[in-house]
Amino acid sequence: MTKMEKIKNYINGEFRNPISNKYVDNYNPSNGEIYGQIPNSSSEDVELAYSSAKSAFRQWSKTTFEYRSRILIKISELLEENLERFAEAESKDNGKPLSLARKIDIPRAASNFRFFGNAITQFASESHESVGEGAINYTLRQPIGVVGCISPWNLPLYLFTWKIAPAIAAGNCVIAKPSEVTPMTAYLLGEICNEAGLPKGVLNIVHGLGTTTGQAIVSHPDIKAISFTGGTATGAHIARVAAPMFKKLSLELGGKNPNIIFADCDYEDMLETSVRSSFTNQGQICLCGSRIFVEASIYERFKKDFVEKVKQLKVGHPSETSTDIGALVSKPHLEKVAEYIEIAKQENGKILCGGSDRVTVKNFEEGYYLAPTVIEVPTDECRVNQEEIFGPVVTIMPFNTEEEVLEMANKVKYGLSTTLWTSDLKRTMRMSNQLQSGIVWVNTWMMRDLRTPFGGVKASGVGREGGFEALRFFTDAKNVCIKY
Ligand code: TXE
Repeated sequence: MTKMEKIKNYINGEFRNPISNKYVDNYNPSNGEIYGQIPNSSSEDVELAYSSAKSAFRQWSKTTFEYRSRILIKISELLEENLERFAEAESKDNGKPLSLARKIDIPRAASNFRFFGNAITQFASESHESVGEGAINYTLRQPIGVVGCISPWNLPLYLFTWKIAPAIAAGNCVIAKPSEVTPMTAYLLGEICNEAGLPKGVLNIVHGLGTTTGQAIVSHPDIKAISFTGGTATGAHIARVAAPMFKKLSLELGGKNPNIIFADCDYEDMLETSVRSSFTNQGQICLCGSRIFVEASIYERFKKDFVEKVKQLKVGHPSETSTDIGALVSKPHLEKVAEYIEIAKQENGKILCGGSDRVTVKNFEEGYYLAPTVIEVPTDECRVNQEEIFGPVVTIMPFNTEEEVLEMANKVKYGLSTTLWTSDLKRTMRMSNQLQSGIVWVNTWMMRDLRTPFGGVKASGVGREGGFEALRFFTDAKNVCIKY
């Protein structure tokens, strides 16, 4: 057994045990072993974090943008200097390939701090001259106060910092809760923030279950805004709790994203990217293109080539450089994904590769491994095409016309992202205008410019993150009108 890592909350710049002294186990998905414990913090811990954040806010909200910028950029530099340590912690906690954590998760967490460290120095507001009425209006964008940031287990530090960075850049103080399934890199972030000179109480990290710790944050009467990323059902619950308290809400929820492939696409580029957009991070990215629609004239060719490539993906221990598909994040999640593969069979889906049997990785037999699975479905009206699976599972089916595929693409309760493969410019404009999603990638996937608005429509969420959208979410606009 490895040394048990018992982590602590990070409150007022110090590491503290939960007041109730309650903990939950933390599993290593690659071998199914308990490797640590995390606090299951209570409302008392959240109250302690709140009072730290509140007293820090008086100073922090009055610091210059330059001062905040330097600290955020220092945090990004320290994350880069500690990349290997963070990547190993992320991979061990989540089950994702170490190579992916090194390449995507940790660098993006550093970018999040650097981006908002720069953006805040460019953030401005407007004035409006009431011509002929002898009045001038100017808009103040003031920090909200103490805000809550709650994040999921799939891209732990990437999404945790995507919220924290703009919140503190805008002058707020934060109570942040990572997923109880992947707490480790959030825990490690505390030391980095101290080293970077972030004043005590500006960021407080409180660990625990969603139903206890998360609930305590969302229902706290003086935490004025909640930025949440996670499942649609949880988002709906949080909205029910927060709405009567008139809190600002940013909800980044689930997805069931179409990957629409026309015959006039750049075939090789589409094929290679579609393997990535299907199975990166074991398919545990809400932006994955899990419903693949292929123009009939190339459907059989695509089916053969795609399945051939997917079969070459290596399922293995996350630490192996040869691993493409690591472990799923937890046993319950593996069982949920496997159940959906069985449901697909009952709905006359054809398993073209993979399947619901757990994959045995030598020496790690208790790890949570599944093979990347491609299912040919007879219709889009099936559960595996309508419900979010959030695992290494995609469906494929042909389509004949633009109208037909547009209707199928939009006919789900979600609306997060779409990937569209075509070289026809007019078709691109036509379809992008009509697709019900917050993001449309054309001839690419997961290309991210952090200035752009990020988020979904329908059951994929409310609000936008990214760029000045995030800074506007984390500030309140006040119009001052002066008659002279
Ligand atoms: O979500 P959960 P998970 C979605 C993805 C998938 C899910 C996976 O589609 O459905 O997130 O993440 C806390 N009050 N996205 O399973 O269970 C919980 O402790 C307050 C979409 O972790 O919703 C965790 O910290 N908090 C996204 C967080 O909420 C509560 C990208 C998420 O948990 C709570 C990534 C409660 N009652 C994943 N219950 C996107 N759109 O970008 C749970 N939590």
